[in-house]
Amino acid sequence: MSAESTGSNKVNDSIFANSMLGMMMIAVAVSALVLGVVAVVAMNGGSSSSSATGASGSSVIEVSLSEFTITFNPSVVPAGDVTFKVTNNGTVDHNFSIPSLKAKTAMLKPGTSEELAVSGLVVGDVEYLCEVVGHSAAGMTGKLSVVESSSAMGMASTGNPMTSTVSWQQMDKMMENVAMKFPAKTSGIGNIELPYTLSDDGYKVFSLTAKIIPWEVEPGKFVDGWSYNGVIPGPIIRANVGDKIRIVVKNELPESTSMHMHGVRVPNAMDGVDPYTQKPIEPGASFTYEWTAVEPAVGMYHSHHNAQVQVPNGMAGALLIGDWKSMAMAAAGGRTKDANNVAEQEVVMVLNDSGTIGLSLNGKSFPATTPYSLAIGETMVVHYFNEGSMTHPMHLHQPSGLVVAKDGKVLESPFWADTINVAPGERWTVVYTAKDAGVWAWHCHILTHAETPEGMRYMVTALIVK
Ligand SMILES: [Cu+2]
Repeated sequence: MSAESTGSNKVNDSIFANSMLGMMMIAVAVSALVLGVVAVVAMNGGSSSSSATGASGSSVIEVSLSEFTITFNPSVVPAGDVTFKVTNNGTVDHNFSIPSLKAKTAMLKPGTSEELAVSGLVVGDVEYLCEVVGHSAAGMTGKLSVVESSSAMGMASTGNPMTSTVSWQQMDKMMENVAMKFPAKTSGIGNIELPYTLSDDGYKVFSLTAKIIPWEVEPGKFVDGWSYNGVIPGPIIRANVGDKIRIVVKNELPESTSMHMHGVRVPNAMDGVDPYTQKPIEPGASFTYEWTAVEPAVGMYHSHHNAQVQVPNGMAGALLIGDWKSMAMAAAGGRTKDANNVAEQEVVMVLNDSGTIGLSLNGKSFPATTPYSLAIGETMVVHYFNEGSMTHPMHLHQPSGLVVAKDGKVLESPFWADTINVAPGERWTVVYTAKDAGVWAWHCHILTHAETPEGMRYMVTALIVK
């Protein structure tokens, strides 16, 4: 692994600490203020006679079941008595179960609903899932945040479902708490560059093992990650045009798999589409993919077997062929006003939105995402890879990016964009040159992919320009 590639994925901690210091100090002051306000409101709250709850005294939460996700509106649940209005908006049977409360709905046919009333929910995290075999592993599970009810504060008249259960002070505090945890430490980091060995017959030999591991998507939230080599995204595979490449894939999953080289020119027999181009790689077996790289690629390797489960659950990684720092800068042609016309960093950003991993950047959800840093005049070449099931408009607050390549092909006319739509399967290569100092947010602009009433979450990170 080269030092340069690790540098591209991790920001210098001390630089980040320095630039965040001022914000943190303000945050401490603000939090003291907010705590004071909450205390005052709480004291006055006792005299309020208004109530935001329904006639029954029970809060109502809408629960939507689909393949393979469970969503809540609102997403924060107040302590006390709660009625879950559960609707199956999917195309197959699902149910909704809270094991710790021994509460669950019947198995719901598509299009049907059921109300599930629970009493005495206490503050904390409550696990929920769909009990159909395989559905929780595919993403239909998670933890529901139960927060202190402030229904006596008289906030019900705004029409916002959140304010009926959580005061604005509580909301601000939750948002601040999350923001101040960034970048939160979690175990496991993807996109490590994969070392290779040289075979006697002149191949660069890479080894990948598919296996299920506990993966920490956000602090304390472990899911069943379907990984290559125990990391999500899988390790970066790098090679040059002309290289003879051999990738040995060992299957330690409980089911078969195969691996497709998406966007990479390979012979048909190496395309990884079982049962057409090969037999499935059965549990315990291995398969060797080998070819000679004939052209540059911003490719991705990913499962092509039960892929709607295996890929979003984590089985995907970047496969880069060629010197993309140089190619991207040549395509930019000096238009980004880089100080030395050399890209200092190359960043792989894998987008996901479903499966066990869910909405994430490089397998992590904010505040566990990795921040990036640049000095003014420096450049990073960013490859967006969408391994998810929906389009994500990726937006960097500053600077504007010069889009130089689509799916590994250099554009004849690069164009400027501060927001770039990345559809499933697409790769976009963007040159960002830092112009102004500060901590710049960097996120998907489908706002439910970036924020919740509890604060920023999911597909959010930051670029720190010093
Ligand atoms: Cu998105």
